[in-house]
Amino acid sequence: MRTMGKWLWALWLVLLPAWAAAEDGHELWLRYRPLQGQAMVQLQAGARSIVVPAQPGSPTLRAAVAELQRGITAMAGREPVLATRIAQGALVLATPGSAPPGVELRWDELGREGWLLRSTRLQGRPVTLIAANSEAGLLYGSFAWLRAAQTGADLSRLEQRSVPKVGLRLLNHWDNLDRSVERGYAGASIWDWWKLPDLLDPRYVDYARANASLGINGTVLNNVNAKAESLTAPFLAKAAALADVFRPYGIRVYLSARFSAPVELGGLKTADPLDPAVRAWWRAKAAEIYERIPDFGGFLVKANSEGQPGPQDYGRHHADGANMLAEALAPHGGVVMWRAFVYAPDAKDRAAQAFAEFQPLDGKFAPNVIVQVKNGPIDFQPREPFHPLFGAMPKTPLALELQITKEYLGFSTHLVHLGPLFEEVLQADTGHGGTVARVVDGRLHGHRLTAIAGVANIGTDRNWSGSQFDQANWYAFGRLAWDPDLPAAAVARDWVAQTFTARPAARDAIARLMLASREAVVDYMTPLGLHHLMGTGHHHGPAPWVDNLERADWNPVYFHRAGRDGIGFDRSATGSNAVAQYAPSVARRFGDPRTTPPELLLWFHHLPWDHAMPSGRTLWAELVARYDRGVATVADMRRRWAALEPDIDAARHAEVAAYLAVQEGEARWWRDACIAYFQAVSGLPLPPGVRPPAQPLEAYKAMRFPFAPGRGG
Ligand code: GCV
Repeated sequence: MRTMGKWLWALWLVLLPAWAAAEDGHELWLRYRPLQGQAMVQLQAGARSIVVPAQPGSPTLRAAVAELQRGITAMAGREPVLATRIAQGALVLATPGSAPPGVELRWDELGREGWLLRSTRLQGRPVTLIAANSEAGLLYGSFAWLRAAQTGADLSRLEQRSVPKVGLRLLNHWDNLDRSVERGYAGASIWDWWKLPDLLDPRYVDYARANASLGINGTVLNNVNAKAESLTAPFLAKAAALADVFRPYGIRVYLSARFSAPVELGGLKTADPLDPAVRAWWRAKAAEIYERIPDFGGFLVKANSEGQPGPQDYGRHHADGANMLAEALAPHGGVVMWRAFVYAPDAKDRAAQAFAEFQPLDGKFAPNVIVQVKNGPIDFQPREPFHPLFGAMPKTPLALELQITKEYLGFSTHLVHLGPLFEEVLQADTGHGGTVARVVDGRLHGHRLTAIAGVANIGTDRNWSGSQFDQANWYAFGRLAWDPDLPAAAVARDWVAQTFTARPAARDAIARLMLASREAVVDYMTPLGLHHLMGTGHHHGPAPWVDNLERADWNPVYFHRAGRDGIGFDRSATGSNAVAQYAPSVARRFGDPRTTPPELLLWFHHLPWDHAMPSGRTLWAELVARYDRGVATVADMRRRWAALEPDIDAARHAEVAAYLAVQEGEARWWRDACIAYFQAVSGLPLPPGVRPPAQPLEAYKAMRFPFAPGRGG
């Protein structure tokens, strides 16, 4: 018995480290695991001490130093000392006011938030300089140095400089005050409104660290389908408590504002933006907010869209509404982010609506208004062309709104990496003299107010985002918001190195899998420019047959227009002519099926089923081939993930494998249901050798999902 006890004890000691090391993704990309080999040697040599100015410094500087200490201690196995004097192997944090003698650099090139990492010699000793003009810049630089260490950079030869190209880099939470999250697939809202402001969940600090590590500098706390209550005193106290937690991390708090709040909260008879009493109400509300949150960022507004109130209710236009709020915020330095996501029930073509309403208002917005435009003209589909407003409103700052949560891309169960989607829209040539990135970063039209927003995928799930790989979409958003020209592939590799493994072969294999996943989802859901084929309400799963919703432009049949004669939405000159909203060179390219990229063909054209595709197939055969390719890519992703088992900790490997199995099944479901439906409407036989759908069309139509997640608002 005694011997057995000894054995059990020995087994426990052997297994303990493995259990202790079990990973669940909670640490995100700030895991700071011990480095190996030469990397460890370099780290230990290059991060012996952290040199900071003699004064204790602000909370932001303290956050930077704490993060460096935490990261270095975990990665190097020993804690760096805090010092005020230069010694060999020091990390020297320097601003123009605090830089030790001998630091020579072009401070003006670092801007307000940029940073420089430089391996150099100071007072004859080898050191690493982390330099910035502000303490926020030092915080970003510290995170950049930690990223360099985690991703295997040579720490003894660092020379990196980065300045954000976009001023406001924001998360938009679609979180409701009851803690449900509209289109959220990662549990409840992390804002525990009930317990705030008294109880500050430690996760708020980790949230701030994670965002600061990417350069995200603002967060809109509540859903754009807003409740007026978020502007009442009790909720402002809660928002203020969060703002206090985030401030050291350079993150400002914003709120979604309900346009009719003066009626609902103020007892006024109207919310007409030209009514003096309404204007006075908003001015007083802004003053009240700034009293509690001196660095409050401003309002995000969804108006006259999907049933939300707005200025059009009073015969006014969007600029009237936005400018009224801008007037209230201007004395305090706040901004209004006014969304362009609008579409009227009677519009001839939903894709053309936002342009029709907003473009004529160019030049009519107050200087502290930024119009926030979704990446494409419909609604975060697996693939859309870039929104035609980009480049078409030169006198108005335009923010890009991306969706990080995957409302239309398989929720958090499908592995779909969004870096390539974000990159595709940012690098799209608007035809107005620059890419979408150049419009958004303000350079094309000389705007200083610039912003990128991402609809957050964060919730109370232990892994924050609902799945391990969905964290990468948050990460990619943040990195590309800082620098819209970063290659998505490089960002994906960084994330893998920080999150799973920095060993090059495994890192690259995982990144390749991620990068292939976006085209896969396009193929198995909506190939060749198809869009909006998903199920009603929940938006999960295929339902191209739906044609009975009250508004025409909510029905999938409105978008694909498939019949005996062919398939696709004619947005060329022979159809809705929405293509004319693009700059002439782009309109010409998209206006002709011969020059439209196959990826967008059916977005712009209605074509016969026997239309000849560049591949030599008919359109029908190409459509089926793309559905098959999508399923095959997911099957391949599964195989590749299985082969990575030795490189990944068991818990996370198993979780991802389980999700990939779900994804393969659902990719087949999409493929089978869509092919069954399009075959029925076209009356065509399946191309030779193609596997028939597993079930008859009626079986797919009969499926119901009453408890699908994420529809909170
Ligand atoms: C917040 C789509 C989504 C809605 C969302 C809306 C928007 O319609 O399905 O849930 O509402 O976009 O962006 O305002």
